Amino acid sequence: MTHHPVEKTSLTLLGLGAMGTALARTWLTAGHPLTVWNRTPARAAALAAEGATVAESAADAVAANALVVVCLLDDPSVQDVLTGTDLTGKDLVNLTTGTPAQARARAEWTRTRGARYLDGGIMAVPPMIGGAQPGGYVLYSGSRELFEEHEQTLRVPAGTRYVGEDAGFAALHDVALLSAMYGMFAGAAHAFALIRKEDVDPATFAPLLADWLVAMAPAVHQTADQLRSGDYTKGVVSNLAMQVAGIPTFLRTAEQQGVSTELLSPYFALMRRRLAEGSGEEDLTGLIDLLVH
Ligand code: FVH
Repeated sequence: MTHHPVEKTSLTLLGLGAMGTALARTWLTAGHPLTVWNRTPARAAALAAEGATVAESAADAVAANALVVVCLLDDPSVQDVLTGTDLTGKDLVNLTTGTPAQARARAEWTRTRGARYLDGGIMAVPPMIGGAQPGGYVLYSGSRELFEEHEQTLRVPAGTRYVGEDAGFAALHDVALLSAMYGMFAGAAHAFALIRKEDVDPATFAPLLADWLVAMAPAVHQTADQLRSGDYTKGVVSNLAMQVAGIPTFLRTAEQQGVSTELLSPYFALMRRRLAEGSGEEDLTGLIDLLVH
């Protein structure tokens, strides 16, 4: 029996920054014919040596393939690059980080130019692209047909998670997840600050911190359950009243260690506000309602 190699989809990639270059390498390695373009042409040289076709202009790069992926700095750079290209009949996948509103506007802009649109939010740093470091994936939203048609190709750099037809949803999930990450980094920064001037090795402390954050992470499932049911007292283990009673300990310790409370104080203020509303038996879930205008 003769085996015919499966033909790999050819595609175009606009933008060869740190992320674009990592993406490009995975498609080349997997045998996808790839046309690339970058504003600064020198960044394409290494990829050309690895088999990429380098287009003279963004318009030429778009013309080369039906599937066009963009990974640029921000939405204005996407506008700069795509202006003057002919998108008629193309499938545009935009992996540039932006707001949900920008993604929705870009989807409409693309539709009026006769193309299908898929927005992507990359939940990975460049070393996670191509599987060298595990855990990375890309959120997608927008045209379901486009996603399903090209999923095999899109799955080459990282896992895929399709989150809905609303083009803004990938960006919404992306920003929500990254916001949680910054909250975690803020907590970690405060923790390291507390031990900074003591005889505690940060390298010894780090595994304790990482394990603790991992142990606490599943609490988000209880939060989701409480938000769904509307009952913020459901399954409460450590209620708000008890936690607010502990706040002076955190503030005094920070003061004694010579550490600013500017990262923690806004959260403590919300906890106290919610308690003042008579929600002492609740979990911390009620704070979410204080944030939403
Ligand atoms: N790198 C990361 O860790 C994060 C991980 C999560 C997702 N982000 C987002 O990915 C987009 C691209 O990020 P990047 O890391 O590739 O960024 P840079 O290395 O800074 O490359 C930027 C590329 O954009 C081109 N560019 C910028 N402005 C323009 C413009 N006005 N016209 C044309 N191209 C433009 C730039 O070209 P050049 O400077 O080489 O000429 C690069 O190709 C981004 O949305 C992250 O948030 C990455």
